[in-house]
Amino acid sequence: MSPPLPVLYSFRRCPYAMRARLAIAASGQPCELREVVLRNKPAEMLQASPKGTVPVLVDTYGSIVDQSLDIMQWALRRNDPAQWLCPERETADAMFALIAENDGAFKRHLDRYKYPDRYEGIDAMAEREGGATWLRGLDARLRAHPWLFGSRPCLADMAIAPFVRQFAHTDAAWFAEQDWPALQAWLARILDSDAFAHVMQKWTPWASGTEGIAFPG
Ligand SMILES: N[C@@H](CCC(=O)N[C@@H](CS)C(=O)NCC(=O)O)C(=O)O
Repeated sequence: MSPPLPVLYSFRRCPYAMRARLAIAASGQPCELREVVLRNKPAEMLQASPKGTVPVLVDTYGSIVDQSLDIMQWALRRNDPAQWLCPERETADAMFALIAENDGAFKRHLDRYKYPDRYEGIDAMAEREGGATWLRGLDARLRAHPWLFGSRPCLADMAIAPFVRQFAHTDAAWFAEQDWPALQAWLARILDSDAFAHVMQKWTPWASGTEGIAFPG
């Protein structure tokens, strides 16, 4: 019998789960991926992490990592061949600060722009503009160098791109019209990559008592 692997509870379309899978794939750390249906979360996942969000990583020693950014670091601290944790320019602190802006104010605008019906008294266009202001800043960064922190990708690129993707897909025609050539090229480079295609395969939802999928495979 093969030794147990860390288990990743994941949902294909969740941007937080996407970034966790991107980092796990980059690290090459073998895991058992269990695709979750959000309206019917497995009891095993809720037992490990009662807050009920994906992704959740259950390490072979039973320790639980249930924040996507922590899962990225968990994987990359084991193996980081592309040096995502060491940005070429600026500092790791600057990288985490940019990710915090993404996860905070930008994500807030994104949710309200994408799902205005879920919030009371929301002006979706004002929310789009709020997000656009932040994206203009990313475009300015990317006009200076092809990745957010230099000439090669790092953690920030992969932690942020799944959210920019959601924003872009909310109204793809509008996004394409914006004068953000560097940001649009950056996003296309990531979304068109083999690595992204690999983490976006369609998986059958996991059923209790069965084996999940070998990931990254
Ligand atoms: N801070 C968490 C957020 C994760 C999160 O909110 N995931 C969403 C899916 S994109 C979720 O699981 N929501 C629970 C639900 O929809 O029931 C992380 O970084 O992992």
